[in-house]
Amino acid sequence: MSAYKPSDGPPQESGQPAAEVKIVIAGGFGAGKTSLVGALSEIEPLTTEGVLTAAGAATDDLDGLGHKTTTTVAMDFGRITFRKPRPMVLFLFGTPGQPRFWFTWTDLSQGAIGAVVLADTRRLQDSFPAVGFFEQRGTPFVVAVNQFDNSHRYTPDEVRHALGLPPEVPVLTCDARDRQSALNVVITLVRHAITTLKTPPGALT
Ligand SMILES: Nc1nc2c(ncn2[C@@H]2O[C@H](COP(=O)(O)OP(=O)(O)OP(=O)(O)O)[C@@H](O)[C@H]2O)c(=O)[nH]1
Ligand SMILES: [Mg+2]
Repeated sequence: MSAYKPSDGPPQESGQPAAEVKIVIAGGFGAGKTSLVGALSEIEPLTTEGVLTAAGAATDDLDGLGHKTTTTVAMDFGRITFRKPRPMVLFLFGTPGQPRFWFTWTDLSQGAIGAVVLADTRRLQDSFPAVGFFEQRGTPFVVAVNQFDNSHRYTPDEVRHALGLPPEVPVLTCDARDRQSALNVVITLVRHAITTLKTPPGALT
């Protein structure tokens, strides 16, 4: 799969209408979801950042998040187009990470073919709610470990073990701010979702 560049022209010009696919970017507070959508989107991403204030100090666990000053209060939205192997437009929906906004996850995940759970190994326990949410919905997901500069480097297998993930769930590392790295994450997800959709339920058991 190769990502669209504006100089390529609209994907419809190849003669095939583009498939439209929705994916969700989820994970704990401050894991880098907004950064990932921003790194990937070919359009100016829609963000809904609220300022973290002193009033939220009791609920906003900023441990390890340094100088974070804003948080997503509703959603992030971005778009990315692939021309090959077939035209496909991917709509990216980033979720808020703070527990008080988790009620938005169900609506944001409606119709999504899959989800990225972005994990920060300094706060790996914050990934459990998103992992549990997509497991329960039966939504294919991948876990992408966003490697913050001052975080310990765990192997994907160590993260898989810590999160209790089955072998079929892809676990990979990334830098959410880097487009190529973020592309690798969404391409892994789309491939995983296609494989999962093709596998009849119970075939693996
Ligand atoms: N060093 C480093 N910093 C990162 C990385 N990804 C994100 N950041 C920074 O981490 C902070 C949090 O990133 P966001 O993208 O806002 O995280 P989020 O998951 O959207 O946060 P919420 O919406 O509040 O849950 C920002 O200051 C980013 O610049 C990364 O891979 N490495
Ligand atoms: Mg955000």
